[in-house]
Amino acid sequence: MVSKPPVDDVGDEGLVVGSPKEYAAGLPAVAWSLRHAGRQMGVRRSLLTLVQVNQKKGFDCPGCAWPEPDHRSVAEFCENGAKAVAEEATVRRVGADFFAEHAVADLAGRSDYWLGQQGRLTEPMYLADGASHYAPISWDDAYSIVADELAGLDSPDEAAFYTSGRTSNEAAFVYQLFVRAFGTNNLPDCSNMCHESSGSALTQTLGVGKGSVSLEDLYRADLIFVVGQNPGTNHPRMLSALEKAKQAGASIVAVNPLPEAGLLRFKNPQKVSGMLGSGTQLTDEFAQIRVNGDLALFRALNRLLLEAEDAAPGTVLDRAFIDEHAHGFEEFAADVRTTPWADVLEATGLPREQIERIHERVLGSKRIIVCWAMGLTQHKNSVPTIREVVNFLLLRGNVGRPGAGVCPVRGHSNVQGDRTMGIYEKPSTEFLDALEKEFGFEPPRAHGHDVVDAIRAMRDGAVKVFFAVGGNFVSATPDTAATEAALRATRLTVQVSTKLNRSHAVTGRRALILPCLGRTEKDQVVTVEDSMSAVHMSRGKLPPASRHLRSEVAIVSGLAERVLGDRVSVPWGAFARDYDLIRDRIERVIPGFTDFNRRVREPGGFVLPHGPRDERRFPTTTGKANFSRNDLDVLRVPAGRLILQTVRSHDQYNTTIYGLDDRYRGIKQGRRVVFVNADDLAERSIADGTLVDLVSEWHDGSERRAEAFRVVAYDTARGCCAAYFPETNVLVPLDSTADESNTPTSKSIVIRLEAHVHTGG
Ligand SMILES: Nc1nc2c(c(=O)[nH]1)N[C@H]1C(S)=C(S)[C@@H](COP(=O)(O)OP(=O)(O)OC[C@H]3O[C@@H](n4cnc5c(=O)[nH]c(N)nc54)[C@H](O)[C@@H]3O)O[C@H]1N2
Ligand SMILES: Nc1nc2c(c(=O)[nH]1)N[C@H]1C(S)=C(S)[C@@H](COP(=O)(O)OP(=O)(O)OC[C@H]3O[C@@H](n4cnc5c(=O)[nH]c(N)nc54)[C@H](O)[C@@H]3O)O[C@H]1N2
Ligand SMILES: [Mo]
Repeated sequence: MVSKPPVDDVGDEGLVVGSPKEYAAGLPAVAWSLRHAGRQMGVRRSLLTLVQVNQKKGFDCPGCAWPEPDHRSVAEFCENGAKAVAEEATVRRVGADFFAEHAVADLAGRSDYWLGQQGRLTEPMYLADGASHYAPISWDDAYSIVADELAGLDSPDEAAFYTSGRTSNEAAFVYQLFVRAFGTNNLPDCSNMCHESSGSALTQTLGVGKGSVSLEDLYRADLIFVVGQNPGTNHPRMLSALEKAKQAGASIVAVNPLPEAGLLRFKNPQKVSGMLGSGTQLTDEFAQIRVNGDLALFRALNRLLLEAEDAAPGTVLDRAFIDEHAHGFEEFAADVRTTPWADVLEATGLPREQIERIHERVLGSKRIIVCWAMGLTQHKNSVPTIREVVNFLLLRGNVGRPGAGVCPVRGHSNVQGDRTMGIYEKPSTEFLDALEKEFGFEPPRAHGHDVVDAIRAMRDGAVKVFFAVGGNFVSATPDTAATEAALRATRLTVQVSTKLNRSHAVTGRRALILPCLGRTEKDQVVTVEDSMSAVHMSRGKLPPASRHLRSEVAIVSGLAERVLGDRVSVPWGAFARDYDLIRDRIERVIPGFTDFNRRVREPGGFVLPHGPRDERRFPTTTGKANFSRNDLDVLRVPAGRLILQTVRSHDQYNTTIYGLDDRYRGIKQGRRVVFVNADDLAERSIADGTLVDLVSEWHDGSERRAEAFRVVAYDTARGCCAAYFPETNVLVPLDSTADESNTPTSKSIVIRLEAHVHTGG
């Protein structure tokens, strides 16, 4: 399988490699976002729109799931939030004339950047069997096509229903209700590729698959770990929180193969000092870990804690917490004591003195929080790694008290809420029982397909209809060639979307595009849940991009009515007319939503209950917080190979590419770059600037190749390299997934570099 640069790629001639930045945000961030917003929306619309982001009466920023502080600045200003808004509120349009001009085959050859830049979708479009172009279709006819295909299936399990994490709580609840009333739990979602490993590990150990801290906790912490996360780009507002924590006395340990700008120093664009001054030094200790070394690091810290307790009994561990609230301590401790230092040093690539220094900081800190994101979740051993992080926190009772806890930082702005609403292929019995009781139909009990299984099922002909509310399945998923073939093997693909993307160009035998309203546009009030379990309202104000658009709730309800007829007694039409009625049902089905309609209208909304956080109640199988034993397998690669991690540039939102620069890493006007340690390059006699192919190698002997990447000598851990996704998704084998969570291993792909041979054409 080979992937070549797309036809519109400017090639490496335009690419400029400068030096990486040492700080994030500041004046350039403001300037960049205004420039970007101006290009998409014009000046007036930009200003009118940007002042509403994350305001109590405005809309929830579609950028990320980081929570809003109680005392918001006039604009909780964030460059990448502004870009996310501009991308949706753009005045560019993709109408019927555009589709008449561009054949689907033409679109399939374009980059995600080019596709996204064309603008907002404006009317339902249909690709007939054998047709070369999409043509306009009425909403009614579109619903009929979906209904007919679904009715023609031998079993409801022959359809799969994907969700991306921007979908509101109301749309997500109605969607899963429709899918389960139709008869399947095939509800793969972006979370399967994202924080699924966190959910698995936290559910096993603490009983709740969500973070246990609030912003106030961060401000009260003594020590904050930021592991496998690049907040300067992906959660810029987190930097303000870290700055505040720092000013209140916290120290910060950053664990990352890359010295990301935002982790080092931050210039707060909210303050004059941050605009002009040298900013705040955020990180006290930067551990430049090898990719996948985190389990070893936390095992080593845990071993050191046990040894410190041996040396001074009663002073290091929180015995009272362990005795009263935890389970499995002795087995865990016996195992972790045997952790070989040689393995730790090999896996982490860190000097032992540095690990001991971090240990000293831990000993000096009463309240500790560990934050993490994709650098921890997308490896084969991600679930054990995160369990080991939990062990680390449990040892000193750092869960369920102020200033301490677990903080998996979510990605999509409502990905956590979608899960709460039941977008999950493995729903709990309690949830299904509640649904059955409320709506009077028997929901399917068998677990459904997650993302990777859905791809396999399409490939094997077991899933014939693919339906997506949001997202860009083709580009976001692993093993691009395999996924494309899988989708092309289906009878019908349906995309409910705001913007054009590759998933509209790689289709089943027939395809539909159903254009919907975005967050920024006028609709009824919807709600979302952030990364810290706070539920609040979002209210769009802009006039819709086109008069043909419908809300996600309206689309799903309309379709449900058509597909299900009177098979179930759900008032779909009333739901679409009044979202309060949906919230009333959510309240009756999902714990924690008591008095939902009233409470969500209070300023700032409300916070969902969380047993471990609120009362040290751990709803696990043992009823306690579970220590666990996690094997330390050092990720060793054959001689000459590197471990590739795939990351986001500063100018992208997942598969939406805002621009071709990655300012903080010094890259301009190009994305086909691979960042490699200079010593690794020297060892291979490859010069900076060389054009190479990235070739991934998999156990079964298969190879996957992404062509024509410019080598950039970069400060990353030895033996590791980094490149951007989605261009590199072709390299991730479909079967390379995390144990237990089945998340694609997008952060540990074994590759070799080969000189690129120009094949012409
Ligand atoms: N502007 C913007 N904001 C976004 C997104 C976006 O694309 N653009 N995406 C959203 C989504 S869906 C998500 S999930 C989040 C993602 O937020 P992040 O997780 O910050 O995103 P990545 O770019 O994948 O960065 C992963 C980080 O982990 C590091 N890393 C890689 N492997 C390892 C490892 O083995 N160990 C350690 N310790 N570190 C490692 C990388 O160097 C990098 O700094 O951001 C959300 N917010
Ligand atoms: N190699 C590699 N692959 C990865 C990752 C990685 O780190 N490395 N990260 C993974 C992660 S963390 C995630 S979350 C996934 C993301 O996977 P997805 O969520 O599937 O991808 P996005 O790029 O966020 O989806 C963008 C599309 O969503 C649509 N959209 C935007 N807003 C709305 C809306 O309000 N409503 C509707 N209906 N549609 C909307 C637009 O059409 C846009 O083109 O990718 C994963 N893939
Ligand atoms: Mo994500």
